[in-house]
Amino acid sequence: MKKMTNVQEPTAQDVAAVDLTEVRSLDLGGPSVGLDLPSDAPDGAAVAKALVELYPQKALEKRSRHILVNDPDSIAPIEANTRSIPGIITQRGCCYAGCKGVVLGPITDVIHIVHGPVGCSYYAWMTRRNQADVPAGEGNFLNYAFTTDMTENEIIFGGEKKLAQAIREAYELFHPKAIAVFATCPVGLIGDDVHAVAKQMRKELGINVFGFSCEGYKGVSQSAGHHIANNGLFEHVVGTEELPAELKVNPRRVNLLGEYNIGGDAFEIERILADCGIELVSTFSGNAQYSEIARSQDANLNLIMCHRSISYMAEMMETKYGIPWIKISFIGAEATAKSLRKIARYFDDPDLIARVEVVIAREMAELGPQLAEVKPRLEGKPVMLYVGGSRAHHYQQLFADMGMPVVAAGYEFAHRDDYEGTDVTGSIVTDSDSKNIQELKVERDPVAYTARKTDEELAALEIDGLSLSQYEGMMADMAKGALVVDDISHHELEQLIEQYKPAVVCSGIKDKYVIEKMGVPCKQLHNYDYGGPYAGFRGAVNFYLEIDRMVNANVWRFVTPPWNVPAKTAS
Ligand code: CFM
Repeated sequence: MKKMTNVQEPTAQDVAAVDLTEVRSLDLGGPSVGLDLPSDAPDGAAVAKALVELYPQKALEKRSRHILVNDPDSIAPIEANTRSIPGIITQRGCCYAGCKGVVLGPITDVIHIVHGPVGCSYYAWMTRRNQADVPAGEGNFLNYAFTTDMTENEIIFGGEKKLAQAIREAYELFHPKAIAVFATCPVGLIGDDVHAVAKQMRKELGINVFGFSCEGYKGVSQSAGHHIANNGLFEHVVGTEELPAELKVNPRRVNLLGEYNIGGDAFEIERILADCGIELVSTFSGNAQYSEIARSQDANLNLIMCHRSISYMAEMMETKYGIPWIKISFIGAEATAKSLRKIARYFDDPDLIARVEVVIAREMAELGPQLAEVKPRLEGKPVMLYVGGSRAHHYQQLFADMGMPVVAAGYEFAHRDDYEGTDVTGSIVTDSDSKNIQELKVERDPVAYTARKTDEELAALEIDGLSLSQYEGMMADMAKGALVVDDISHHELEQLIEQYKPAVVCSGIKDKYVIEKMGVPCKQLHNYDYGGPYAGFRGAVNFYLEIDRMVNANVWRFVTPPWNVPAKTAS
């Protein structure tokens, strides 16, 4: 739990003035409707066909199952979380990236040792802009890269001794609270047992040392690494410490799952929650410290931001400790307001409900003039998004604030439930790649489990439009006729830009400059192009200004896109 300074508490007078009946009647259920496509947008079905027509027959058939024209009233199944076709340039990353880089890496006071060749460690060293604000005197190892520097010698004779020595050395130098060990591809190939070494070192050093078998080749993308990370954190960290009594006074205690503080997003969310009087026990894992996660079982509600990377944790915590979860998103001013209202409705506390309204009114009044200034320059301009496993969805809401319709979107590595909603989870067929990843058997804890709400209270919340343990998915929020493309290839992205001529594409570094050479600005939504925060209310303003600057810059007029370059005649 962070010590917050400068908390702007609503005044008692403002809180008393809120009309609670009106707030309680607000509809918080259901998806938001995607903005209609521009009238001159090309026909989705024709575009979908054109995307794949250059492929050989087998690839064409495979890729076609990952592409569909959206109909929010009748969500069709899309193929996702299956192997990319060899030779197609995909944007995906590896299992180790998802485990070490994404879920565990942001925890500030844990030493993350990469057991593998030095390149793997270098790859994960500060390449993700997860920021942290660590209190003076407390451990912060984010700026370091720890590696066992595996060489041919260990590949032939085994690397367990070197790993034990690296853990010892890191401990002697820094005395961290805990050490996590990450296995890279060669470790799995030669069979080093990182878990046995971790166990041995736990005994020797008297601190928590735990390992992750997150070899890069496991699964089909970084998504496998998320799952492995969730399992490890759940088994070795969550529930190992008690929340001190003085922190249990406020019952409005939440965990924020799947928020990694890219570009400072978590700072803005922490500010808003504190102003509303909601205690944040732990974030998984942006700006988080080990002990916060270790005590997170004492929260009364789990908020899921990125469903893809952390849904496993929410499910396991619900089963073992009785903490319900709701899907929220703090990307977009309207989405942030709706999420705060959902939290308040869950706790069903009139004071909280009113405080949240005061904060929303204040923040909306602050950002209103900024939005009003940029909106006329942006409204109606089409957007495309291809990002990870949740942002392609979340950022649609931020664009909706500005009146910008999404013509096409997709994830790199999400599963069907992230597209179609958690209702389809039961019908997802597991294949050999997904079976590779362990499912923990979790049971209700006889001591630590407490039902946060009675069955009647939960049923009443459902009637009130607050869906628990449910995520609607991206497609329900997209317009009819918009194109959905999973695990997009480089070729398909180029085709889409030519067909839709979007005002901006949101993507990552792998294709940023290819897109910009086509005369279309590209906003990176993984690392935010050195900008941010974009979450919450103040973050939304940063994004409005940034998109206005990019979309309306004159420079794009001077770029001739490839489709306008006259074909060279053979000489
Ligand atoms: Fe979740 Fe993420 Fe994302 Fe993700 Fe990622 Fe990321 Fe992402 Mo890059 S955890 S799924 S594995 S929101 S690193 S902070 S931006 S691909 S859309």
